[in-house]
Amino acid sequence: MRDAAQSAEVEVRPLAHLCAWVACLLAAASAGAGGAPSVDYRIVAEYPHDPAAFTQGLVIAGDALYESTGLRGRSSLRKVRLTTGRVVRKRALSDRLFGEGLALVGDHLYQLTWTSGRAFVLRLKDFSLVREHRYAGEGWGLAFDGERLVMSDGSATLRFRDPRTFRVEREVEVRDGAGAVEALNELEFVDGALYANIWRSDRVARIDPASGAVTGWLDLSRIAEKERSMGGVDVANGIAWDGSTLYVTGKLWHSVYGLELLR
Ligand SMILES: [Ca+2]
Repeated sequence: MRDAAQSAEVEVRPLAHLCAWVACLLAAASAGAGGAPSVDYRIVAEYPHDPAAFTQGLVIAGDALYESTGLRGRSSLRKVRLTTGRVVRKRALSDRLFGEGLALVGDHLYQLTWTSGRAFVLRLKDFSLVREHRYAGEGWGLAFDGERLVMSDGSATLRFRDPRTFRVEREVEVRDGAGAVEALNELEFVDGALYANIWRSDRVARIDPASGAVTGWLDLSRIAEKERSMGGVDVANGIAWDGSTLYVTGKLWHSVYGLELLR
């Protein structure tokens, strides 16, 4: 018996070792480059998107998307009919400005600029200018948690600002395990979690805004590959949440995709 038990143990050990190794590989694959697990989703809708729109900020309100687009000479704020992709209102930025992140605070839209340090506050209903704020550093993504704006600048640092004064009230560094997560771009709050596009990648980080810890990764590579197969597109960028569906797109992409988050 003793011999049989010993030989069984000898046989089981390499198998257990192999299982642990495979589990480790699977965990690494699901987490991408970092340690947090993958967030599963299902594509539930696809709508047309202007392939000339270099998407830098995306918000949804009612049946319309609001989009901030970049590139000098082509930057704008748009109201876009979700289902048709038709631009129903457009405010062009000066040729010197490069449009960036966009957030909705009550009935005001906040639109950032990349390197000009200017944030425009505009009425949702007609895009008329309410006021302007100035800030130091670059402007990338922007979102609103119901109390404060949160802003990215291409680094791993998020800054929380009072929407009335634009003053920085808090900063947090985004980390996945031990590593800082750089190149945070477009932002969106989803049920208290902050989702962030990572520039030049097909991944979206799900972040605990209190600690900066990444709690999950959304892999958009399937969608991005399809867009790239059509040519002329840039990276995944643009996230909007309507309370049940997550809408994602990219710079110069042909479609906006509706995702159902599975966990
Ligand atoms: Ca957004």
